[in-house]
Amino acid sequence: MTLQNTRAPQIPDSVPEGPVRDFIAHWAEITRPDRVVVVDASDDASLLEEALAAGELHPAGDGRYYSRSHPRDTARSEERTVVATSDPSDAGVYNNWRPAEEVKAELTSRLQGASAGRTMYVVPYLMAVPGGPLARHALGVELTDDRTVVLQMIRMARVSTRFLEELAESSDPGYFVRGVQVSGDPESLGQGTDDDQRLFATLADERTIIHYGSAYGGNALLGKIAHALRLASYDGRRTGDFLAEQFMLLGVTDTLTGKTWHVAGGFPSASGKTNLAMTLPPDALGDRYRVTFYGDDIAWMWVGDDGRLYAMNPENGVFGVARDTNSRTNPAAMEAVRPGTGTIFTNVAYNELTGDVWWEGKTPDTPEDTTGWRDWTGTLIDDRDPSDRDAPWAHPNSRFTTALSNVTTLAPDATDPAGVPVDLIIFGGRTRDREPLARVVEGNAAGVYDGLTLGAEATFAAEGLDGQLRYDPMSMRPFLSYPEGDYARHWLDILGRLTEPPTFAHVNWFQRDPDDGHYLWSGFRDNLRVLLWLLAYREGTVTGIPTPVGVVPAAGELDLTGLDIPADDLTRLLSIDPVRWGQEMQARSVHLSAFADLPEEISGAHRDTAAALADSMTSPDGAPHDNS
Ligand code: GTP
Ligand code: SPV
Ligand code: MN
Repeated sequence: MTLQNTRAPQIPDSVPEGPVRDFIAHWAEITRPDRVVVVDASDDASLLEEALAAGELHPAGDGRYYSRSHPRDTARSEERTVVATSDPSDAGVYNNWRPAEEVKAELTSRLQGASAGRTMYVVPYLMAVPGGPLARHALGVELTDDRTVVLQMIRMARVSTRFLEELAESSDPGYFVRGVQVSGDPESLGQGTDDDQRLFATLADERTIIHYGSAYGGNALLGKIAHALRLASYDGRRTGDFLAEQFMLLGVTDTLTGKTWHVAGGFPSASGKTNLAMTLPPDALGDRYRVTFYGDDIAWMWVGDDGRLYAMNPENGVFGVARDTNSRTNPAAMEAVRPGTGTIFTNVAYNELTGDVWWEGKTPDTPEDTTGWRDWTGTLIDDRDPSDRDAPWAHPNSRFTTALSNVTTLAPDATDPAGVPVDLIIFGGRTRDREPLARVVEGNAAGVYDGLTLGAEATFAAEGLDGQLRYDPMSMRPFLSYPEGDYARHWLDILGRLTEPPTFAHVNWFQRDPDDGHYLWSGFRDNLRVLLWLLAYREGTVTGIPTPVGVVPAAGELDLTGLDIPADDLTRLLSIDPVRWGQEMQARSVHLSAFADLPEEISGAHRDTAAALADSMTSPDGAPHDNS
């Protein structure tokens, strides 16, 4: 046990006098680290060396690294995450609102001396493309007492001491996000018990984030989820200027005509954003189309001078799910973690003799020679208890972290501060039935309504929720920071200022056969076929088939060149079952009724959909729609 320091440590002279220095001094006085170190991205090599020497990282071949988090610290905790402000009317259904004073007092007490024996790293960062219209909202300083968190931040955000100088010279040097992350001792945090000490708080109206008790992913990399989603969406609505959403962003280019479209998409955590954003065209369409990557998890969107919706990815790296990533499902991701990329693999299986890494789905079978292999908990495969023989080698939420510059499909204009205009917004999740492969919903209100009623199976990206069916509005449920009715209103306001709004659509790659459970759609690279149909619909070159819940593709309109899909599966993928949808509408009524101040346009869209469904049931051709 380390004795608590009697004096707070020196703050390096490189931190100018002013709000940043005051912020560091305030928290160093409370957490009492042994020393304070300011980080620049150029410190990566020396930090990696220190982390390897300390056993926090292990070599994973040619400039790649392996890390293992504590077995009770492997995913975001939604239960322990709160938004705290001084205004009780900020309480929504999903944001776990608490009074700021209470939360601050609780955290200040837990953080007393909590970094004793450790180093406090000062990480100045920007969550934006430099120079863009929203860069002002993107500056932050994360204080962390964990070296691996620093190494992850260097890959995921733009980290530079230059931002400290920029702030010192700014007319509003206090306008930066204050982030404090303390990992704590994972053995005494009581994770999951009644005495759980962890608390992950965004003090939204103070632009302060304090996270105690985790070194993993969105719990610990404060720039990513807490700043660029929770706080940014709060700021976006407070200023009226922008939307911050858990959306991927990609470009599709038709090389025949030279035209490029941009598609943004909200899918709940671990439901396919990274895979879609990195997708390569299926081989049969590869000569004609190109897909370019902008972002895989977060998009900030604003109204451009030309009346179109513009978007940019505030992140500088990819924190991607490892499971099922292989050269067939996602060749671009395999390429982005190739030797020499500085990639950090977390909680996959690791061979301590060869430095190889493996996860479920990387290859069809586990490595044949088990010598040297350890599972994600660090147990030698050969020593595992026989009862664990079938347990996965990698944690289902194991991930790779790689910088954007390693993504070979990165769009040439991905770092253009002007952003890119959005043509299409899609929502989708893991839905085993009801949701067809694709349906267009017409108009802004119907689009926002569709996003608010996104229902899907929860995944292993959050603790203890895998497989539960739940609504996940716009895929933002874990990241919402203010009430849902106001959120819908803010969306409608932004969309209402556009002269050329995007087209909205719902997609589902995860429909299953009710008998044997197989996925009806091949997914992954073939998903481009669906995007192409949606873009053709926007361009007016296909008409689709109207249904009460939107326009679905006619089977003949999808480009299925080179795809072998049973006719029955395709029929089911494109069908609407009004009875099943009728049940869904009941559930939606309950879901929406929980939201205070829901805009009338949204209630109207709900009523219109319900009426259209009722009509289709009573009309003479009211049998389930079948588009084969
Ligand atoms: P977060 O980073 O948690 O926000 O996740 P994400 O939305 O980026 O999800 P990701 O693309 O990493 O996919 C999560 C899991 O879904 C992976 O195991 C993928 O292999 C799987 N997946 C992605 N796309 C498809 C698809 O089209 N079909 C099927 N069957 N699985 C998919
Ligand atoms: C998610 O869970 O949606 C993620 C991963 O993108 S994490 O950064 O851990 O939140
Ligand atoms: Mn995510």
